[in-house]
Amino acid sequence: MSVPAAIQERAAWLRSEIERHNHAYYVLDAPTIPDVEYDRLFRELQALEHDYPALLTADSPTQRVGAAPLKAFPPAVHGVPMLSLNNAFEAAEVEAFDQRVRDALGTIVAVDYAAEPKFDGLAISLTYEDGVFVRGATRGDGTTGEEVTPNLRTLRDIPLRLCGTGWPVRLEVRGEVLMFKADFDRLNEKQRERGDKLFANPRNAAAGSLRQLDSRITAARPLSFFAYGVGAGGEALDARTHAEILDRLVAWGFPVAAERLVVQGVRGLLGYFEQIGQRRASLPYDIDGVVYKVNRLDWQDALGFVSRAPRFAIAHKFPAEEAMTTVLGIDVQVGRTGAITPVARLQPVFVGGVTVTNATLHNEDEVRRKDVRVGDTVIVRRAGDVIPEVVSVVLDRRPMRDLVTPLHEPWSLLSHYPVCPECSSAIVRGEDEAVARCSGGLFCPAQRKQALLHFAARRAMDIEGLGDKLVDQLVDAGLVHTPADLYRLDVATLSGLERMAEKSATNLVAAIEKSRQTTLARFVFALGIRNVGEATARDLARHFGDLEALMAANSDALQAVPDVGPVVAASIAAFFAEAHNREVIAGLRAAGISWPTVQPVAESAQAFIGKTFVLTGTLPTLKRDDAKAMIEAAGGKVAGSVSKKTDYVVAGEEAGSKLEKAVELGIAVIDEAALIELLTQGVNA
Ligand code: 5U1
Repeated sequence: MSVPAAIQERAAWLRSEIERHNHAYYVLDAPTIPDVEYDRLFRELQALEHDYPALLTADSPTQRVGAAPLKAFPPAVHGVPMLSLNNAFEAAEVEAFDQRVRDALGTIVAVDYAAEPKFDGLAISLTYEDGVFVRGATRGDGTTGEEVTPNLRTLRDIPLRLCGTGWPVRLEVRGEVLMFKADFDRLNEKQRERGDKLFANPRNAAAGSLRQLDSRITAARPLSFFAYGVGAGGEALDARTHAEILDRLVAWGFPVAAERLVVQGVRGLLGYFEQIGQRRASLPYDIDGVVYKVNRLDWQDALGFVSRAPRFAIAHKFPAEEAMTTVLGIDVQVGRTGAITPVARLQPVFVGGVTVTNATLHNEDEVRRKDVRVGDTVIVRRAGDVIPEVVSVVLDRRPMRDLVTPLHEPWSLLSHYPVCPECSSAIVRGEDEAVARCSGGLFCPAQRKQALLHFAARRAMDIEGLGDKLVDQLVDAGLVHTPADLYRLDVATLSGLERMAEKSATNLVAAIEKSRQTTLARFVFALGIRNVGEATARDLARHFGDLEALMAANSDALQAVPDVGPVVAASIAAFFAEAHNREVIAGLRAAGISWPTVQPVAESAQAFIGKTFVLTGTLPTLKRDDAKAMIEAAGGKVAGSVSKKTDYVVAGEEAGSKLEKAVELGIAVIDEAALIELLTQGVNA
């Protein structure tokens, strides 16, 4: 049915009018019409879309109510990786950061920094094409996140269509989803009334609400968003400073922290930290520190990155929260690599937004240094998502009888645990090592359980439903010895386990089945090789391309991978030298685990590592994004502006000021053909 022009116009007007009121209400906090009037406009649009379904568009405000549930979140590759930030806890670390920045830039004058609160929420990336919101994803591992577009569409302060003008064709907006403290209190009140589970803190509530397969649930949760930067498309903005980027985000309709400020030099940074610290409790949302970024974008480019964090920015964290409680006992936990960690069992105490019942004591030396004994009053600290720790004993509160005739002796590992409490294997401690380890390897059920949990983790083989209670049962019943055994489980066996209904068993078998198709990087990470985290696993997969090549690599070959040094190389080589590990891998391959072939990084192309390119003008055949992707795939970096750190400027037609600057600085200028030649032959510098 064709839609009469007058109806189309009315619908378009209603859409823009409703979004204008959404922006006024949710972003500016300044409603412009009464609620009844807003509801009237909304219902009129809904009615038109109902009568003329052809009118319905993804960016219509009526689509913010959530959509039909998904089966899973699809992966979403970020156009530009989402970085993490290095942390500073002390003023001296901030001073050192500023010094590093000035040394690298070769300036002695105070640097301008853009400072803003560090939201305690979930980092996300929003993609806009031609100004329309098309995709939203969580940070994930920084390269690939989970696509949660229908959920993000329900947040009324995320524009579905950008206001104003001047955005690039494709733009990634970076920011944080969070829950305001007052909204959190109201949500928990509702949960309590309904007898539903309470959320521990606003961050958990925001995370739980965003990661819902049914976006109608997300729509019913009071989530908010703040933008703090841009990813892909940022280079096309021609902005000079980070503050200008934030101004543009505001003009396009995004909420940006009102507390943002440009400050000068390290004194400005520390003053800002102090000021925000004083206002922290009265802010409507939780923050866990502040973020400082070098304001000039050409300086940001010149400073670049180290590992996966920018050199031009740092998070200055508030001190962790602390509370006092009593030690009820000291147990030990056996980790995935056999590490024995003493853990204090505590009288439950509320600290940093959660109830803490256990706190790590790190290792035996730490227990002795702090002289923690059962019955002691201790200070417990919790910072962000890290495991709570015992900071110190309040000796004044140690029972008098213990001071005179100690009821509780100083704690020692050997006297309490002469052998591993899980498998009775010997506990050994290397000469220069602080950590004692169970020598049982995968014979030890605790190590086996941890290894299985790691194998099944979301960022590894992603087997949903395989949690710790189930792994305990599977290992204790002797049903699973190695990860390969998981692939032999069937619904009948699983249904026989405690708290396992047939439906859950069927879902778990399906999740195991699904995990057979994975990626080499996930598989390598899932193996749980000591010192090989997610990023290293990805680098190894990219470098070697297939598992056989990785397994055959010696220490020198392994150290050719970026960020792999002698210690990591030794761990990898030792892992693959172990016959048991090779058997487990063979078992997993025989179970049908497979992955698409990865093109290894070619020898020649590796020479792009450490090289910075700037693209300018229109290239004859390559789109700018494609040229950028090719350079990055070969290990190079593409910067938005020319500085003396630029190695090559790739110039096309109508190249402007960047070309002039390159000539002025004597930087090599090449055309598209020369770039392609370099890509195929490598840089010989
Ligand atoms: N406020 C704010 N949070 N935050 C987190 N800004 C900010 N910037 C970030 C991150 C990870 O990263 C950029 C410096 C790349």
